[in-house]
Amino acid sequence: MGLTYQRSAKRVLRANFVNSPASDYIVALAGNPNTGKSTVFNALTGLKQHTGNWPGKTVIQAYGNYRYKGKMITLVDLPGTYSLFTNSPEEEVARDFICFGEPDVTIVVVDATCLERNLNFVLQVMEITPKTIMCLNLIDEARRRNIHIDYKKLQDKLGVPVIPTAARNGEGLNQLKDTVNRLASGLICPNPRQLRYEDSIEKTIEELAAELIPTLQDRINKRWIALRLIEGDYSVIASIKKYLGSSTFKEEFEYGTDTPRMGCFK
Ligand SMILES: Nc1nc2c(ncn2[C@@H]2O[C@H](COP(=O)(O)OP(=O)(O)OP(=O)(O)O)[C@@H](O)[C@H]2O)c(=O)[nH]1
Ligand SMILES: [Mg+2]
Repeated sequence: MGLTYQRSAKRVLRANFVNSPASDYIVALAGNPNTGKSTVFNALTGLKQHTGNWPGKTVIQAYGNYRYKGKMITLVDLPGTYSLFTNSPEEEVARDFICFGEPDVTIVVVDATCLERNLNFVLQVMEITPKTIMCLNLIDEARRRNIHIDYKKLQDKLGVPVIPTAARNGEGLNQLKDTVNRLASGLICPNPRQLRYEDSIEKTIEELAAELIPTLQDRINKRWIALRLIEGDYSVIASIKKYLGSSTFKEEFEYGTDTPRMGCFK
């Protein structure tokens, strides 16, 4: 990952999402509703917060800063969503921030008492970015209900760090901050488990992703964009134009077909 790439990613992020020029790292907090994202956010940032609306949306935006080992970290509290498939303005904000904002780290806050439902969202984030940490929150509540989670095994299976926390009483938050710092600074490099689709889909993903290289270069996860196009989620094209420039796609792109026509990318 070259310097130019990093600079352009930060420029897009700051121009469109958060105005925090002094920060060394930008970290997203994502997850299903009611998993404790805002509790983690408040515990880490204290009173140093900014709130308002996301540009062009009536969805609340909140970001704040904290310092760790000499670094200024900007934490962005994303709206709670069950998926990243843009069925609502909240999902679009969360998806666009994680994908096009390219934060240095994305923390997915998960409710340890209903892990199965939450894991679906974790896998979706891991498909977009390897720089993912799973914050296994409400671990106190899980303990109370006699739910035991082998988080080390979970970490091995997922290929991303899993940090157990009880954000309401501060448990695990130092380890979370330390893991954020090590991931953002490149000391740890997660290797998320990739979902494999059936052969015909994998072949189409490969072909589309190859066509996306001239457009997206070393930016943005091309496999993930290809998957969205195969699903017919053409809102990603609007987002690519919005965040990466309006000339990115040729005008004759055929909206509404089952599979995007080859040759539609510059
Ligand atoms: N027992 C326990 N309760 C927690 C913990 N973290 C958060 N909560 C509680 O869970 C509820 C939801 O917390 P929030 O921080 O508002 O959750 P959120 O993910 O920001 O919710 P949305 O923004 O609506 O998606 C609140 O009542 C918190 O006090 C925790 O670690 N343990
Ligand atoms: Mg919240």
